[in-house]
Amino acid sequence: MKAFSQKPARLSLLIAVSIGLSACGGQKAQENAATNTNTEPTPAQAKEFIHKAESKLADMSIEANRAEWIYSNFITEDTAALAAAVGEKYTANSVKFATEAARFASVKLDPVNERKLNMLRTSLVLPAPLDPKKNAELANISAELNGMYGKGKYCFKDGKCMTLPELSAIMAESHDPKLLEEVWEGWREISKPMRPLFEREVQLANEGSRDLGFKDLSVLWRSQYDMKPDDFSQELDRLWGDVKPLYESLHCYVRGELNKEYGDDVVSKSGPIPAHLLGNMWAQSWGNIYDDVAPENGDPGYDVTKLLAMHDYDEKKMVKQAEGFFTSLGFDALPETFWTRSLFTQPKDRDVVCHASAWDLDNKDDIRIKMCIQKTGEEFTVIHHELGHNFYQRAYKEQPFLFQNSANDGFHEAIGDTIALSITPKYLKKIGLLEQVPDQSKDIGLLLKQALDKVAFLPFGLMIDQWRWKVFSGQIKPSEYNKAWWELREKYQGIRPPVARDESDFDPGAKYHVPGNVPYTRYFLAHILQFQFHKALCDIAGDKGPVNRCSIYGNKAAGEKLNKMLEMGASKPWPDALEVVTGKRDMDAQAVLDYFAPLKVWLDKQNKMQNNQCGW
Ligand code: X8Z
Ligand code: ZN
Repeated sequence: MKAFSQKPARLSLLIAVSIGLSACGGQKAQENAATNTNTEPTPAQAKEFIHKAESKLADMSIEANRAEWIYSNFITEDTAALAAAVGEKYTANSVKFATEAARFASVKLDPVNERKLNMLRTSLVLPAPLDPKKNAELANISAELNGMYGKGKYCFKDGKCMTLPELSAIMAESHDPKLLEEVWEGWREISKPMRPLFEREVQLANEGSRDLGFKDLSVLWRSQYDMKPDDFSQELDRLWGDVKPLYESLHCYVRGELNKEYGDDVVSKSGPIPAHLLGNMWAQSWGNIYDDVAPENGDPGYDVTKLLAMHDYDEKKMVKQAEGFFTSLGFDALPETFWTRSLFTQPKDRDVVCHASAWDLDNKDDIRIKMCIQKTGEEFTVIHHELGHNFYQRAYKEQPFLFQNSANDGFHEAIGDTIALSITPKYLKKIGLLEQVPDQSKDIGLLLKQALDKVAFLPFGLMIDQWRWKVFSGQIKPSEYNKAWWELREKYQGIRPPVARDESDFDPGAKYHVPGNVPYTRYFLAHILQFQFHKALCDIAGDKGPVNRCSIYGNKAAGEKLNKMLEMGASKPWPDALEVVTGKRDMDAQAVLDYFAPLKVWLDKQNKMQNNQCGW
């Protein structure tokens, strides 16, 4: 990771706290410009400022990354204090740089420097106010929120306490609505005490945003997409509008099947689905309930979790296999240090942030993942997701520091997922996990499984920041945080809480990215982009379709094209990067619709045959 900007890599405290602009080194440039308030700054002065800021940032980011890595791997009061201290220093300087960058806004520069200057100004994720006391307060709050999430546990009545990976396993496997309800509610105990901290965090970061000339933090967050913030919001509405009918068909079918399984008392035939029955702590992806909703004749008859167990895959072997996909495309193998420095399994003797992440400690080769891997098909996909970050990071390492990032944050989140779309039966057979590729009559089952993960995710990926942006802009007041959260959950996802909620709860805080201050719209974008990338790479690989059966495994031409885009980093506006792989300059949901087209027909037929009443 890099503490700078919205890097996907770890996003915890430092990224959150700051934008990671550098410390002291930029000072000279700042003094120059600051003492020069009466005359227009010159292009030469602007370039000098950018150059110094960039090299200081690069230096400082390494210390910041290390402090952050240690904190996330050993959560204690001491590591929190050290990480907060580094974050505080970093933020103070970041904010100074961002302020300074704004002073050069009217200087005519070449496109490269203009882009860098804009990044210096807009890439903060949690800008602190200029007041050092408030900066320190924000750094401490951010560290504390992260730690609260990482240390979160729920203790059952018999005294047994469980961490999130264990609780998630129950959510994935149990069919006992009472147990599911207890676990669902239990996990949400951890976030109640976050509420006042979050509220203060928002206040401070809004003040920091205003100091930098942005109306509020929502505007700042939406300023990072090479277009006007409000145009970006409209883009999201457009994309969501395109996929919504597909989501509604899926929702309708799933609700019907759950109604059959649990009965009217638990799941009504109309109205929102209770959130504890969808196989996931946040009801964000539903692949774990595949068996409950699988088609009678279209089931492919295999399950990756079982295949991994049958073939004795341990955590490291799962990572090795994922690496093998990338090397088959022509990417170099991961460095030795990746294997010695990464965290693959949950330590028994200490608190760590288990939420999966990919890191780039030295902005060169010291790439790592940190993940409490569970030996499941779901986690096998997450490993590909994380390695996508690492391979991206390594591909752009020759870019200047400020461009060592993805084209937009959705790209970073989409790369590993794109590769994982190629984990088809054909691929599983190739690597010896599956004996026989099911015939095409089983595609509906495969598509349904994929839709439960990918299509179900879309409204969730969108709603988190719809909530946060309104919180940042003041449209949602602290006194209605939870109410507004559930209104949006219902509006977008058509789900409801299984038990009554009120403002003593703070359910948003039970999702990592809220206490972690990680923007979430990136995942919505990624769930559109990955289908565009997959289709384009399959075309390059000469696959004749259908696209859900395509695997680009071993295809060097596809790998080369992908690498071309990754190498660009953030050096160009994202449409340029998109064009390299897809030939198109727009994010476009058509690839999602095409991928799932046969399933959509099937879902609509099922819904009609079963007289399912759709909508909520
Ligand atoms: O947070 C992640 C990754 C790390 S960037 C594991 N994801 C989102 C989530 O878990 O909520 C991947 C998909 C959505
Ligand atoms: Zn990610």
